[in-house]
Amino acid sequence: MTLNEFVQRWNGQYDDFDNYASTQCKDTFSRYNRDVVGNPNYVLGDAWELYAKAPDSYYEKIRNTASFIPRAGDVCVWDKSYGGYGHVAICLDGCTANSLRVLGQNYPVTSKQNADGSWTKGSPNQIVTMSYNKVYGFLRPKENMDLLAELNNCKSNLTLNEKAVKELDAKYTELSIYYTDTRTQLEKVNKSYEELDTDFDTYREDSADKIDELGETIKKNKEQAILDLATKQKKIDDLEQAIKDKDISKLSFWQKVALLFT
Ligand SMILES: [Ca+2]
Repeated sequence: MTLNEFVQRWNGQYDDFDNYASTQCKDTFSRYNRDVVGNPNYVLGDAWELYAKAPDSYYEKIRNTASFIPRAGDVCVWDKSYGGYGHVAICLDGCTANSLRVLGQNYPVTSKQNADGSWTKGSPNQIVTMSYNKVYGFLRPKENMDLLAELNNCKSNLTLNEKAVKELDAKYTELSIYYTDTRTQLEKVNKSYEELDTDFDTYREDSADKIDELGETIKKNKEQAILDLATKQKKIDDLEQAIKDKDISKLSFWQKVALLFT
């Protein structure tokens, strides 16, 4: 998480990072220490002790001087004399030689523990202007912040990739179901086709038989017709012969007609 993301996330919000003694200024540091600076280890101690106890592997330590102006991301640590516990806040852009602009919790209103042990909260995390009064020094996060930002970037890319894989998985499942359905339908169609093919074969065989029968009938009819024709031709021939044999010129009309039907 970058400093800006941290400010966006926590400005105006209460945070009891360590689940101890309600929402203190140190909760802001503890979360910043882990999420922005990238130190996985919780730093023990009251706010004023952080200057000494913050690990050198993560922080460069700079004592406060009259001329020093912190930069955004530096952690400002107040001395023990500041309320007995000190104070801690995260510097933002806008610090000058005379005033600090910080994101911090429990300032200006301080939390209080009630008689029954419960807590009345002070101010939430908020951007405030404070003076250098009783400021002991500053913790400047070392350059692993860039690496941490890169790591966070990789993590979010990984999340995006995981999301894409899940989406692809879902799509694959959907397509698998579609494939199975389609295949079932295709099998049904194939089965219907096979049945039709069988029906068609049967029909074709039946038709072939019928065509054969028809051909046979036609052949017989044709032969019969030829026979009939021959019979008729013979009658005509006979008639012509009979006409030749008789002197037809001497026959009366009705005799000629009668001759035709002999
Ligand atoms: Ca706390």
